[in-house]
Amino acid sequence: MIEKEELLKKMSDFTMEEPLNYLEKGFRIFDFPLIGFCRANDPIFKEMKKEHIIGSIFLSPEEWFPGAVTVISYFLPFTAEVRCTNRSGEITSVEWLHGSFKGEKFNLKLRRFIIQELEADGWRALAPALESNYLIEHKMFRSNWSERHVAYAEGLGTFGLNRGLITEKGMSGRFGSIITDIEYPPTVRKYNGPFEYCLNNRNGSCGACIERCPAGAITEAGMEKAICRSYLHVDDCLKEIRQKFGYPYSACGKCQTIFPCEEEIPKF
Ligand code: B12
Ligand code: SF4
Ligand code: SF4
Repeated sequence: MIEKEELLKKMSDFTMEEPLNYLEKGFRIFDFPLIGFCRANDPIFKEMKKEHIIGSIFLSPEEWFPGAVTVISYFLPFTAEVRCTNRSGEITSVEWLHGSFKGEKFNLKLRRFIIQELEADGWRALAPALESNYLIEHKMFRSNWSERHVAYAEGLGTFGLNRGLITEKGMSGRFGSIITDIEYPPTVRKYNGPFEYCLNNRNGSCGACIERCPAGAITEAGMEKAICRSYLHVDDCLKEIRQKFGYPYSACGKCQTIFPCEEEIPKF
């Protein structure tokens, strides 16, 4: 059986070696991943079906994969090069744009790599994001498999005012996950609620992401998804360059490249 330390080592080596994780300038998109585990039958996955959390569109691990035992979730933190280039100014950096689209290509390949490794060891595994019934309901801004909510269940982090998930390596990066029949002990959730790490939720002392959003999508009440989406798809500030690379719309991430939650859990 592949021990969890060995699995993390394989994922880390893949992250260092895979060419898709490199940009033309020679630097990497992602740093080493963080990993979390959760039992597939954890009651939290039924909670996700509640309308105020995700809704009935969400499929539980067992609905994706009858016989599922464990869900593995990971966070791929962006390297300093991707993060720092997006810190200043209003317009998204080209590095962040590549990190979003080329980065997700790498992320899909990492999911396939983990499945192959588990299958080679005699286990079954599946990534919802690679399945034909994986769905993003664009009008409702939700998916039948929300990577952030799954990562929350796996002890990887809690949500911010801007709705990004804050991990031990901050918010700036991307998530992925695998469902498998191998048994791993679950990661302890070190928090008591879905917004615990966000300073604004703690004592109203932050709100830095409100000021930072070029679209005005974030307020004390949270993030307005339609405004954010319109900024990415209609304002489409990087249209010329993103078309050159065949990317479908612009990226932004200004609310995720900001002190205090960009690269760590905010200190209280
Ligand atoms: C649809 C979508 C969007 C939509 C809507 C975003 C949203 N918040 O839902 C739009 C187009 C606006 C969008 C924008 C962006 N996205 Co997007 N998007 C997705 C997608 C495909 C699905 C998200 C989804 O299902 N949402 C479901 C709804 C229900 O989520 P929600 O409303 O935020 O959930 C709230 C409630 O559940 C509430 N809540 C109330 N009570 C309770 C109780 C409990 C117990 C819990 C857990 C929660 C809870 O808290 C949550 C947070 O507010 C995911 C990929 C995936 N399949 O997961 C990527 C994803 C969320 N996007 C991502 C990114 C990076 C971006 C952008 C930065 C774009 C870019 N690349 O530059 C922006 C960031 C916007 C922002 N500030 O969050 C990352 C998130 C990284 C992170 N650190 O969090 C994801 C996970 C992709 C990935 N594979 O990593 N995105
Ligand atoms: S910038 Fe501040 S208010 Fe916004 S998510 Fe991060 S900690 Fe929360
Ligand atoms: S991704 Fe950009 S437009 Fe969307 S909420 Fe964050 S800062 Fe605002």
